[in-house]
This record gives sequence, C-alpha cells and structure tokens, in this order.
Amino acid sequence: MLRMTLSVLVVAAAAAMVVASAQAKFSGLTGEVGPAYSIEVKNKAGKDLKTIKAGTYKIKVEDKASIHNFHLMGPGLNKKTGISFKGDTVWTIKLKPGRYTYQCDPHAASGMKGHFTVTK
Ligand SMILES: [Cu+2]
Repeated sequence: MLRMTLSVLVVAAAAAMVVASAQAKFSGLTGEVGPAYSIEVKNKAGKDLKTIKAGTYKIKVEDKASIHNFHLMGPGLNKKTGISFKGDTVWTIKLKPGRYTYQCDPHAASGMKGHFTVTK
C-alpha cells in the first residue's frame, strides 16, 4: 500500500513538472511605443532585442500614446494594440524561428518599426 502511494506521488510530481515547463517564460520582454515617435522591444537587460530563442514568452506592452499602436507580427503571430489605446497590457506569445517585425501602423512608413530574429 505504501509502495502504491509513493508511485502515485511520483506520477503527480512528474505531471506538475510537465505543466510548469509548458508555461510561458518570464523573460522580461518589454514592447514600448511612444510617447514620442519611437518604438522598441527590449530584453530583460533593457537592451534592444536582436535575437531570442523560440518558445512561449510573456511580453509587457507599454503603449504610451493614443496616436500610436504596438503591432507585432511574424511566423504564426499577429497581435496589436488599438491606436487610441493607451496603457499597459501583457501578451503571451509563441515565437517560432524566423523574423518578427514590430511597428506602429500609422507611422511604420516613417520609421516606427523594428525587427528581431527568433532562433531554434
Ligand atoms: Cu505611431
């Protein structure tokens, strides 16, 4: 009976680990647009994000102006805030290998855009 209880506990612990690893990584990613004509995605060190490994992440989006939006698109992903929206929001995003673009839709043509690369 004790042996059976132990094996149930082991199975439960293994299941809990699987659930934990499937959750989004708290990577400190931040997307920021405004209040001036600027847009950026920063890593947890506060540096401009250039590359990141594929996976599921949480990104905090700070939309600091009601004339800009934050639009992130790439393989399997197309998410944006409303132009009139101003505030913070958190997205859970799944990044696949490839090139991702973030931009402010009304001002992308005048340079409010950037890119990062997702590696395997
Ligand atoms: Cu803009």
